[in-house]
Amino acid sequence: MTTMENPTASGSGNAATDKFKGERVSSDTSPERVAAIVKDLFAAFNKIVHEHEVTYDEYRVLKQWMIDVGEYGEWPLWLDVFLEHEIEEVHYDRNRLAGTKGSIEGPYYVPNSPKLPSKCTMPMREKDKVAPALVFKGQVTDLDGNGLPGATVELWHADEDGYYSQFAPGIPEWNLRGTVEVDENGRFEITTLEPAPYRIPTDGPTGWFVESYGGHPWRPAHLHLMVKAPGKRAITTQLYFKGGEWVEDDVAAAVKPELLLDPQPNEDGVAEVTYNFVLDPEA
Ligand code: MBD
Ligand code: FE
Repeated sequence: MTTMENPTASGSGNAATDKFKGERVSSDTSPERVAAIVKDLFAAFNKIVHEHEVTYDEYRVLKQWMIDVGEYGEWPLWLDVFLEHEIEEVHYDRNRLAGTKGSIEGPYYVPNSPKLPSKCTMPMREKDKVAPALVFKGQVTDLDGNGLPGATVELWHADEDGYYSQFAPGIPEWNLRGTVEVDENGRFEITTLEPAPYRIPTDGPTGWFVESYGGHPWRPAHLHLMVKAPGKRAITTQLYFKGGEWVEDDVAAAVKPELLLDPQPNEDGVAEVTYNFVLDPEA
């Protein structure tokens, strides 16, 4: 059972599933395109079954595991950890984007976080301040480097224990989540906390899956961002920390060299870093 002291895989999984179900997504994919994708999907599946001579026991374990993933609400987690990175890369390439690189959204984004001024501190608890402060500043521009007033920088990240507000019990609703409204030059200066490496839940079917092949459940420390401006294409990305643990071996395969921060102490001794976001024009 999920309690204040004891967040669980099924608790965070089901919260992510409930949030996602609220969106009622759709796609205008043609039947011909579906047919082509399904054909290749089954061809790949059949090839794997034949090459590895997959047994009935293994097939039944797969069936049981898929049922478990659903019951723990972990499809958003499993899909975002293992498949989303490829979808994201294809999205950038097929749209011939030239702006800041994207990265996966993951299962823990929540829209409509509280608005914050261009120079701000993220909502946090006193206890979160065991983590060192991080001053994260920059400018949102178009492809020509013009500042974009009216842009917003949505930031969300885990607390020092690796939990996201709204996906673990006992955390204030908007802790470490905010929608920063940039200034008239597109600039922002956000004080937050240096995130810690993140371990995906190990007490549910995604964790069992990772264990089954001798993998590890870690993601490098990261900041999640969604950057939007009028008339521009929104980007969803993440920023990581140069030289950080798991940067070279992210379970979600979502690190890119363009997305590494290297904060340095400012005159107050606080870690500070500048990162500018470049947005492509709207499609
Ligand atoms: C995360 O924090 C995350 O960013 C992803 C991609 C998957 C699970 C948890
Ligand atoms: Fe994350």
